[in-house]
Amino acid sequence: MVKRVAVTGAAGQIGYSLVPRIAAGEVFGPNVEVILQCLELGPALQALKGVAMELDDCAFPLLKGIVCTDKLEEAFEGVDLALLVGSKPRTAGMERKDLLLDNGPIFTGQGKAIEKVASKDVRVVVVGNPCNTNCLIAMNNAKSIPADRWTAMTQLDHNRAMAQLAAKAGVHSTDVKNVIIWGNHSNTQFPDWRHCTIGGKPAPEVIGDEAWMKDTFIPTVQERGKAIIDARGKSSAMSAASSALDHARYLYQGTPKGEWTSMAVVSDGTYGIPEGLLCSVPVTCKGDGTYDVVKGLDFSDFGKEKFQKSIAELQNERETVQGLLG
Ligand code: NAX
Repeated sequence: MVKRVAVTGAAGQIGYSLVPRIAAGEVFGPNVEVILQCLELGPALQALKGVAMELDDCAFPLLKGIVCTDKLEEAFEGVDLALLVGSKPRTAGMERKDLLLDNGPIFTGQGKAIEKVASKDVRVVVVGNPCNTNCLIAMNNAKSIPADRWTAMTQLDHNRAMAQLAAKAGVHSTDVKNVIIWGNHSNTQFPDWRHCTIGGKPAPEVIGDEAWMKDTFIPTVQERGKAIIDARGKSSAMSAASSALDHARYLYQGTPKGEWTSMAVVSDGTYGIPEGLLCSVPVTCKGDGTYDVVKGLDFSDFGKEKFQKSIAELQNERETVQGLLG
C-alpha cells in the first residue's frame, strides 16, 4: 500500500522536522509506503529542493517518491492526508484579526484544490495558525468533502499539558492520561485536569494544589509557545512537528485503549459548542481515519467559564472571516 501525503510549507522549520518522520513510517506504520507531495511558495522552492535532496540521502525504505511544487493541484493530487503547515507568521505588532485575514486566502485556495484533486477519502490536518479558523475556512471551501475529515492541531498543547503535570507530580509524561485541551489553539485555550489521571489516580488528588493548577499550570500551557520563542529565538518547531505526527498517527493507528487525545474538530453542538466551529475537544480514534468525540464529561464552574471564553473567541474569529467561508 502507498499513501500520498501533502505537506505545505515543507521547507519551513516545522516541515523540516516533519517530513523525515513521515518518510520513516511514523504516521501509517512500518508496512505502508509513502509519497511526499511538498508545497512551497516559489521563493522557497530552492530550499525545498535541498530538503528533498536530504530525504533522498536518508534512503528511507518506505519513501517511494517526492514531489516538490508551488502549484496547489500538483501538491494535493490524489493525497490521502494533507498536513497544512505553511502560512504567514505573525509579525511584531500584528493583531490576531489581521493574521486571520492575511492567512485566510491561503486556506480558501487550498480547500478548493483539495476538493478538486485529493483522494475522496482525504484527511486534512491544519497546523498553520490560527489553525482552528484556517481549518474552518478550508473546510467551508470544500463542501463536498465531509466535515469530519477536517481537523486542526491542539496536540502540541495537549502534550505540553501532560509534560507540565508530569513534572509537577515527579513522574514520566506517560503516567499522565486523559488531560484535555478545550477550545482554541490560542491563549484562551482551557487545559483541563478534571478527568485526568496520574499513575492511575485522579490528577487533582495527586497534585493536591488547586491554586497551582489555576494560577501556574493553565497559563504555563497557554503561554508555552511564547516561552519557547523567548528561549530559542524561534517558535516551536520540533515539538510542533512531533505533535502533528502524534495527531496523524492517532487518526491512522488509533488512540491507546481507555485514552483520549485532544483535537480541534467540527462541532455538532455537543458540549454547547456552536455548530460548525472547529473547536478542540477530547476524542478517541479507532485507527481508520475517523474519530469520536468523548461525550458526557462534566465541568467545574471555573472550567465552564474558561471554556466559554475560548468558544467566544472562536465565534469571533468565524465572524471575522465570514467573507471567506464560501
Ligand atoms: P516557517 O516560517 O519556518 O515555515 C513556514 C513555511 O511555509 C515557509 O517555508 C513558507 O515559505 C511556507 N508557506 C507560507 N505560505 C505558504 C503557502 N501559501 N503555501 C505553501 N507554503 C507556504 O514556519 P513554521 O515554524 O514551520 O510554522 C508553520 C506554521 O505553524 C505557522 O503558522 C505557525 O504559527 C504554526 N504553528 C502551529 C502550532 C500549533 O500547535 N497548531 C504550533 C507551532 C507553530 O507555531
